[in-house]
Amino acid sequence: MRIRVIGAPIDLGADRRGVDIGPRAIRYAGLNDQLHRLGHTVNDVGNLDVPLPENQPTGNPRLKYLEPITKLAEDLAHTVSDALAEQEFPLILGGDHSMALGSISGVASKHKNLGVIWVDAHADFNIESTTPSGNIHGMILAALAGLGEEQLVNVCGWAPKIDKNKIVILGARDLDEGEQRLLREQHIHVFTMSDIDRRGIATVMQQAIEIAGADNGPIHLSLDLDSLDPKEAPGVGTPVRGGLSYREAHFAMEMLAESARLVSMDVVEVNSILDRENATAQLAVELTLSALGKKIL
Ligand code: B3U
Ligand code: MN
Ligand code: MN
Repeated sequence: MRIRVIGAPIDLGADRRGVDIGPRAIRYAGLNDQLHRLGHTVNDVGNLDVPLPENQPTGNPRLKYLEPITKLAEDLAHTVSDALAEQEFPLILGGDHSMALGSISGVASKHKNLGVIWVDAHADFNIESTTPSGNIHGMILAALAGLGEEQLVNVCGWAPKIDKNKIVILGARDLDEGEQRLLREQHIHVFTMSDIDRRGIATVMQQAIEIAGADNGPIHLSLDLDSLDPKEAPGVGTPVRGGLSYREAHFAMEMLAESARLVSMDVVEVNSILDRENATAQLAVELTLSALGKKIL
């Protein structure tokens, strides 16, 4: 496969600083080399330009940095759709999860029946009225489903990007009250950590692939590293105990690779300032390799 690596070093969507170094840290952990060794061709186009929070007005405190976040989303959407048009698999490195507004908008512009598997401790399903923080990385999945602030929803001039029946959240364990209500009202498929405890990662992941990839549709994977247990992934902005184990995460990625339905992937929320000897970035590389075909034997 030909893989286009795209860096989106944005940290305007979250409170903690340090995810802007994520793309660099993931490359430093050997991403391109290892993808190459797996047999892929790598076209790394570098990082998109993202303004610093220091030079930007915060704007509406319930929608912090709305303007620059939507601007990056449009730039990234174009970069991603160009990659697909040239038969390259977009692998987008964050940055905080707000960048998925752009990556998924770009993929959805090329694949009309796209499903999304959102692997995350959080659901990122807040809207302006439910957000406890005003941080836009916590609103992105709702926006992609057509809910919330108009400027986010209508990024690139159309909406919704994803049919809400084709959204699957996996690994959730930290949801806000209004967010829970919205998820229930909208009948979003959420597999919590309790579901994984009860039924095992293999069964849950199988079902996630069936839902997101219904009618033989393509799947985008959005991997937030805080889905893993903080013991494995200490370098994330919002660590939440009780996450995916190392093996559960790898096995989920291996199942996705086996499904042969993956058309694009985000790797987000690696926070290098909070990381321990680049361990979280290394784990991000390992999981990416599993999702893109690395097998034990
Ligand atoms: N749900 C909270 C916290 C949060 C969301 N995503 C992350 N943290 N990483 C919020 O602010 O929306
Ligand atoms: Mn997230
Ligand atoms: Mn998260």
